[in-house]
Parts: sequence; structure tokens; C-alpha cells
Amino acid sequence: MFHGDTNKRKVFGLPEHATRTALPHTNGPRTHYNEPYRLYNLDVFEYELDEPMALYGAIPLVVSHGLKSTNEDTSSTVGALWLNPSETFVDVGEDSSGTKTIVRWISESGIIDLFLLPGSSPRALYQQYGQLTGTQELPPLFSLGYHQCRWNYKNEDDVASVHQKFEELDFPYDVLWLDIEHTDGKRYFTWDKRQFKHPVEMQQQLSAHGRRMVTIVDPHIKRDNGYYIYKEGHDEGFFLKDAKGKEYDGYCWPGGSGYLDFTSSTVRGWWAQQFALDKYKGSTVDLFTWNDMNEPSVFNGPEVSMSKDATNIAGIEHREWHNLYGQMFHRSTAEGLVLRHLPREEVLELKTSHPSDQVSVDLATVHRPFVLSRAFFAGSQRFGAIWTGDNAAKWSHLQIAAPMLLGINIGGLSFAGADVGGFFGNPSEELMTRWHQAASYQPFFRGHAHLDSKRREPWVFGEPTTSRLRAATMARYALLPFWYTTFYEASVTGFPVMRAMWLEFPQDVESFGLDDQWMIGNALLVKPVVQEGHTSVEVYFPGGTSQSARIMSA
Ligand code: NBV
Repeated sequence: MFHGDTNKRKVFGLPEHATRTALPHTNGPRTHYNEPYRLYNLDVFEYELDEPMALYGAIPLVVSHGLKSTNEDTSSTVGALWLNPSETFVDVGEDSSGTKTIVRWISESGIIDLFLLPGSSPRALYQQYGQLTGTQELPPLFSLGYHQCRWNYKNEDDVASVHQKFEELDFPYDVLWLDIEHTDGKRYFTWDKRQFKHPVEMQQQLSAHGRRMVTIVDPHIKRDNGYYIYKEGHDEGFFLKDAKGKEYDGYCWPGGSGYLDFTSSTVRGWWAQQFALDKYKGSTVDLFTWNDMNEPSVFNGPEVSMSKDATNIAGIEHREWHNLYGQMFHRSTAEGLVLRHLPREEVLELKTSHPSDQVSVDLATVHRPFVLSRAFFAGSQRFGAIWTGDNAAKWSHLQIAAPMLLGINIGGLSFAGADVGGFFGNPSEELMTRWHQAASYQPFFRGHAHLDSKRREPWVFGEPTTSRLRAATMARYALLPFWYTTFYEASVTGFPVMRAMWLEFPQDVESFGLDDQWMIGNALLVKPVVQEGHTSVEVYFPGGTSQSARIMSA
């Protein structure tokens, strides 16, 4: 229960939901949703907006911020972390007198492990939350630039020509991504031998121009004895088991697939070693990783996920740790990208002493990993970036991106973004432009598109769109030192990078509900145009007397 006039106090957090940043109520006099917020990591096909339904990630942190009822000149920020990774429902409402905000938690399993964060300033709250779950990993600088992705860049020629076009147009970008089709039959850590014959040379050509590459590595492992990852994992007994005690067999991209037990530190240590440069054939130090489908997604499983009665090596049911699976996979991958810089003997020494818990801070600072994950839980900020999954090329999806990202940042996970342009469908020139402009002021900045969508690299629409997209990207690059510094601050203090206005202006009641404008760090106020046909926006400037200005945009 959070005390204080509910007209001057709001509740935030509980990502990931496609809803407003200030959480609409799920019961009480101002009910907006008839169901509680659900926290259960799922691969949701074409998700709906304005819904409390579960999405890919779950952070069971609620933050209440508002004016103190005893002294309305001051504010208080308090939080509660319900540390439980099993399926959880959360009701948010208020009492009939409007003086108390009531939050109710129901989890399927686990113990009651509730941490109360007394705040009472936003910064104090994030210091407390950072001590509990860790602060944002400091990303390598390149990963704060623009990323170009598509399902799929088809072959080495395609990669070379996309790269070349960026060069020709003097269009800044840092990373080119390869989706699942680059593999040999969706066997991760392998390459399609016809389309990607020279992976090392391909990466070196990008490296020569200061660019990097990311390849996708999903957690479903093709059950094929000729595939070394499966064979080794199977022989070691590293896979999850079904209720009958047989190796769990789920259906996913490669067909019948096994799922490794990432709750085990031994398995995580083994997985991390797969990223060693001599193990991951065709990889170079400029290759980084994308972890998709790690809710985990199982096409023939309940709600497209893992059966709750599957068990890990320790014999504990999946229902107990479902929301942690993706994070443990993300963690082990990130550790792999650090360990690949160590000589093999040292890695083995680490393995025999303390599997993967021992990645030294120094090493991690020199060779910072970059891993993008779709699933997440409280603490995922320590392992890299996340994105909001399969959105659509619609104005409504551009509009919801900021509220969702602000909510995820309130959950302590700063390095977050939404697919620029929208994953499903085809954006118009105008939508593409507005999306790119907005996303250049959001932490993780990546253009991505579905296999069936039309090509939409920044030059595809022609002028004036190309120049507009380039101008937005240039603005991002001009501010890179500021982004990097703000991320550094987050890595030390835990304070989010993309800030809801109230995080910077905690006494400004008008700003509590705002989620179409935000702060980057404490210095930059952002308000993008996200309405079709609009060329100006009204910006709210906090500071006592309410002020706003209309700003015209190209
Ligand atoms: O790997 C293919 C896609 C990927 O492009 C997308 O970003 C992920 O969210 N992946 C989901 C699987 C298929 C989605 C229909």
C-alpha cells in the first residue's frame, strides 16, 4: 500500500506491457483494465496495445511516485520488488477515499521475497535498486550507434552492398546484423555454407571500416547428433527434461529442439565457452550476439512456451524459474563474449574453480560484450540490451514505443529499444522518418524488419527521406559522448538513461503522467512527432508554472 493523494501520486514499473508508463489501474474506482498485469515471459505473435497481457520480459518492480500528503512541496519515491520468477499477476488500484494506492501480487509458486525500497528521492531509490539487482552494464561505445538489421541479409554480397551503400551516402552506422537464415539449418554457431562461405573475410571487411557484425544465437538447439553443440550438451546431460524424465523435445525453427539448463552454472560455463574464437568457427572479435526466442519460445508448447512441468538438472520444475530462463541465457552469452578474450588455460581454470561467476571486472571492462536479448527479468541490465520484440509498422506502435521504453527504464534496464520502422508490415515514408527521428533519442537504436516486408534500408525511399534519416542519425552520433556519459552514470548509480520527466522533476505533478516526452540524462528533453500528418508538437517545460511551446519540425 502506498500512501498519498492518488491524484498526485502514480504507480510505475512492472514491465513489459504495451501500456502507459503511469500504470492504468486494474481495479478500484478508476479501473482501466479488467485483468491484472501478467508477468510471464512469452513470445506473443502480433501483440495488442493498451493491454495488461504478458509480453517477452518481466520485471516485478513497482515504483510509486508522488507528492507527500504531509507536505505537498516535497515528493517521495518508494518501491517494492517482488522477487519471484514464476508466473505472477499484479493488481494496481486505490481505495475509495483516493488516499492509498493498493498493489496486490499473486504468484504461482516460490517464496514471498519482498524488498521494500524506501527512496525517498528517485536517485536514492535507484541506488537501492542497483544494490539489489545490479546497475546497467556500460555498453561498448559502438553499440550506442545505429544498427542495421533485417530478417535476413541473404548472403555475403548482400552484406557487402548494404555496407557499401552506407559508405557511399556517408550515412553513419556501426553494426550490421544477421538473422537466423545465416546458419546451416538453424544450427547456431554455424554458417550457411553456400550463402556465407567466407564469414571471417566478411567480418574483416566490415572491421576495416570500423564496423561490427552481430549474429543471432537462439536457445533452441537442433536435436541432431551430427551437430556438435547438441551432441556435447546431450552427452553431458545439459538439457532440460520433460515430466517423464526424458530430454525435453520442443518444436522450434530447427525442428525438434532441446533446451539447455541455463539455471545451472556448469551449463552456463559450458555455453560461455562456445563463443571462444576457435570454437565458434568463422567468428572474429568484431562479432557480437543477439539472443532471441529466450522466453523460451517453444512453438508446440503451452502458450508457445515451455511446459511448466519440464525440469532442470536439479529436478526443479520450470514453473519455478520461468521468468529467469531468458536472463540466464543472456548472462551466459555475455560471459562467453568476455571469456573469448582469455587464453584457453585460464578459461579452464575458471571452469574448474567457479564456473562462469568469475569473469573478472577488469577483463569485462577491456572487452565489453554486446548481447541483445528479447526476454528479461530484474537484473538483466547487467548483461546488455533488450528490445521490445515484434512490433508493427503502424503509427500506434511508434506511439507506444516511448511509454514502453520509459517503463523498462523505470525497471532499471536502460539499454532498451524498439525495432525502428516496425517489424511486421511496411512503413510509409512518413512513418519511417518519424520513427527514425524518435528512435535516434532512445537508448538502443536498430532498424529491423520481418522476412516478408519490403526492403527499407535508409536509402530505399529516396529523397528527401534519405537525407532526413541521415540527419536524425547524425544527430545521434553528434550526441554519442553525451549518451556514453549518461550510460556511464547509469552503470555507477543505477539511475535510468531514458528518464520519465518526473525522475528529473519530481515535484512537478503535471509531468507525472507524461510519456510522450522524456529526458536523456539530466540535460536533454525529447519530444518527437509521432502523429501522422503533424509537423509540430507541444512540449511541456516543467518548472512551477506550467509552460509549453509549440515546436515545428521538418
Ligand atoms: O529470427 C527471426 C525473428 C526476428 O527477426 C525477430 O526480431 C524476433 O523477435 N524472430 C523473432 C522469430 C520469428 C518471428 C515471427
